[in-house]
Amino acid sequence: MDGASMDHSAKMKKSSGKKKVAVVGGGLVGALSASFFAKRGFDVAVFESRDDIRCAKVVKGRSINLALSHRGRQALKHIGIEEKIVSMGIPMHARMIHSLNGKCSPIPYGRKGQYILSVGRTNLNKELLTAVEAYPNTELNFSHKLLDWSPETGTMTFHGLDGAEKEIQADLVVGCDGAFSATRKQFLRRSRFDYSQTYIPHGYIELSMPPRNGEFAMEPNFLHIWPRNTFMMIALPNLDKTFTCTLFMRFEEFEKIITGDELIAFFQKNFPDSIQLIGVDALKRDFFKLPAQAMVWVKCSPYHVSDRCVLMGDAAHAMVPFYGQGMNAGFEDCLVFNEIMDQFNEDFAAVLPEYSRVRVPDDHAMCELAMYNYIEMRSHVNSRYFLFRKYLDGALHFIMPKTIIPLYTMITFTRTRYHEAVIQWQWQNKVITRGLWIFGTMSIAGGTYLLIKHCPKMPPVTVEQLWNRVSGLKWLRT
Ligand code: FAD
Ligand code: EGO
Repeated sequence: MDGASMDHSAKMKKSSGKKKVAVVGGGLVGALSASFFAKRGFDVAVFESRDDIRCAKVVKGRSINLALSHRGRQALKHIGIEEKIVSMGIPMHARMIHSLNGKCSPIPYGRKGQYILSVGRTNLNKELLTAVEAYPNTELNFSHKLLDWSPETGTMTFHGLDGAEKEIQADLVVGCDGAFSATRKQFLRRSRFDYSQTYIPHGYIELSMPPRNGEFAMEPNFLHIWPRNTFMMIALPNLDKTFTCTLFMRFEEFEKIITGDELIAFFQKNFPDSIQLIGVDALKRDFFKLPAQAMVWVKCSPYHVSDRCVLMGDAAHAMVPFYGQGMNAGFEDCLVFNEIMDQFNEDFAAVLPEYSRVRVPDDHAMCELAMYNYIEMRSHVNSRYFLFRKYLDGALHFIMPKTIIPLYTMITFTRTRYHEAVIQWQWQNKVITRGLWIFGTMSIAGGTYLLIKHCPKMPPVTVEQLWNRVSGLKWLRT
């Protein structure tokens, strides 16, 4: 065979026998990214440490429901399941701010089409796994826990069903195994890999609010928020007409509440309107059922190792949940990776470094924004301040709709790159403060002008006369 035809046959082989992609973690991001790779025709295998959640009766784990927004939806749309997921979600068109005195104030998220969706984590995960299975070139492996993998050969070691260790090889390892990623361990052993992990002083617990007379106990189409500085509570609606309330509070405060009476006293003081909605007995039962869960923040860089491994979702960037963006950012990772695969013809050696280059600044920006929201909310956001800030944002946007877009809107309802949204926001803040200065100066000048213009009969006064008048004031001399 001559050189040219051999080259040709080698090429043929490469394009017909697609590369093998192993996705570690069958959570939200893992299942979605598996569909993305399957859609491109790769041989995809998913390895998940838990059992198939579609068979399990009770699924333990983090947050029961999540807020899905534009970025996440765009990614779901790409694999054709956006409509399906949207139909399983409950639109939240506005936040409902619960004041201490029981007053509720709605503030819309934006125009009519701008809403976030409350979706159940388990339902969403089940649908995503079913979507993966719909591709013929995929396989799902449950009860497979990744122990370690080799960056040189791409060989992964799993702890299998029968307790035995199992070795599996892949061309690309996609680490979607969450905040405590086992895939990431190999990154930590490498030079020039940045890594930080921080726990915040707050923990959270989830409480269920049952339906009332067969209906939602509160207005369903809202994200309910009880802003109380360091104590924060939110509630998202579920399809079964319950709400899941999440209480965020410092661990030391959780530790102070030991008895049922102490708990009721605490709620009476901070969230009085919620007691009868949740029910005294249910509140006491749910509160003490599980210990408060921790929240961790993970930042690292880069997100890849050579042409062999890449991190997505919480494995790459776990963030605190105070912006409702963790899952959305992870879903957008899949979209961005896919766009780069188009650009670089699926050449992993080029795609992986480019993904890190493009995505690290954006995910880092989002991690920081989530942390910023946490710090701002716990330090001075009570219900009055919350309302004030959101009305102000809305008013400024109304006056200058093109120039000033609230940060929450850019993050939640657009696909503006996260780091660009931060730059835009800082620029807007400059425009606003400058505008206030100009407005202030002009008000003083204009006011003086009007005063003079409309008091033409004001007698001319000399400096001397003025001084005499001032010195005539008795209280000034003492
Ligand atoms: P995970 O969901 O953690 O999935 C990781 C998967 O990997 C799991 O199935 C796990 O079993 C598996 N796994 C782990 N280790 C291994 C191993 N060694 N081998 C094999 N498999 C393994 N985000 C939003 O967008 N909106 C919200 O409103 C929102 N609210 C939140 C509220 C709370 C209280 C919290 C804690 C988070 C919230 N988030 C929210 C963030 C969101 O939950 C995460 O960003 C999202 O779950 C990340 O998905 P993931 O697939 O990367 O990780
Ligand atoms: C002043 C006023 C400064 C998550 C308001 C900052 C987050 C922050 C946890 C809400 C919405 C989806 C969420 C808003 C702010 C989810 C969210 C927000 C929480 C807590 C959350 C908003 C699940 C911050 N979005 N958000 O504007 O409605 O504003 F309250 Cl504790």
